[in-house]
Amino acid sequence: MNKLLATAVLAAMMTNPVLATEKVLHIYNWSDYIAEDTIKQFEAKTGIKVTYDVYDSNEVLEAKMLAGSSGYDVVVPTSDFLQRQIAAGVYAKLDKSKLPNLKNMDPELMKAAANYDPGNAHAVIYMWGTTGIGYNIKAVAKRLGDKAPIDSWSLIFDPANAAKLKDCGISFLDASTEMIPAAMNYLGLDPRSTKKADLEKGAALLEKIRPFVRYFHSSQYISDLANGDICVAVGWSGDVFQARDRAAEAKKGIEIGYSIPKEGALQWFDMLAIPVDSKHKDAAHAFINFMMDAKITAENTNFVWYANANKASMPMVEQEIKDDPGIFPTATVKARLWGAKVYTKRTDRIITRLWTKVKTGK
Ligand code: SPD
Repeated sequence: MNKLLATAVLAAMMTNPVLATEKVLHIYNWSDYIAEDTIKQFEAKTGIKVTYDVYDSNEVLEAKMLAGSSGYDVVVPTSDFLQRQIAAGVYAKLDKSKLPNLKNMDPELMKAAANYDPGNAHAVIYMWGTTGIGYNIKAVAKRLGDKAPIDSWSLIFDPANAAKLKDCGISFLDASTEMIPAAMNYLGLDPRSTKKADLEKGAALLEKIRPFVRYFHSSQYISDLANGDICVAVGWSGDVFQARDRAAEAKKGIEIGYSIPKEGALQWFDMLAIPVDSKHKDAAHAFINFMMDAKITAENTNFVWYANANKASMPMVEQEIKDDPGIFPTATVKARLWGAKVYTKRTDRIITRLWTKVKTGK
């Protein structure tokens, strides 16, 4: 710790006895999802020492949460996973008296998130986004021509197109609850359907495409798209924009685009929540409140390229980000987005089995 930071930490501890007793905080967040100095700023402001771990899959987080005693104080489940984890008693109710920055949040988006957590009792929105298609503009045009259907899931779900893109590399998210519904949507089925037959049809399409898919992974595609090691990725909006940014910085002529397919796409909310067995709940509230600070939120959105739900932050969000319909979709595009279905254990089992078959053929 440098001298300046140490002094700030000491000052914060001396002026706030509550913080002095809550000196540590264990955070578990998605990878590539926070600005470089956010944690440092929080530590300097509060005197709380943070340990920060990352994951790239809701299933991984869920396994830890359901097992209990994770040791984490703040985690970031996506809204649909949050709902069933709340039902399993995994999260503490928020003490809103410790979250004055809630006033910064957009009431409409918080209302949408309340569909998964009535009254926003257990969580607040960190960021939100869509699951769409990231692509290397030149590599795709070279193989499919200028009329490549980059605005459609047919870019990758039509086997003829996927076959032509195989050599430059297609990656799929390793996220069954997003990939199977996307395939169902492409087939004209309700992506929120839990009918076994519909889920099977979605999975069957993905199985047909699997020979053309280089890998299933939920974070590697950022650097691979940026470096030109793959040319198409089903990915999360901000991650694809991060790839675009890295590619532009590398100046190797790689240009990345992000498309929300015209057939529709998943819209999701990632939520800040406190595990019920957290040992540092005051510090956890202090962190969540800090993350809702307008300036901190704007810095995070400007760094990770994800939309936030913090109205007060918007004047500080870069114009380029605010104006990008891939990040903040237009009303017309929004009308085509669907919210994730919360699956029962039975549906979960069906999806898990189908997903194993999609990935391994068995
Ligand atoms: N790199 C950060 C990725 C965050 C993605 N959140 C997952 C949303 C799942 N629907």
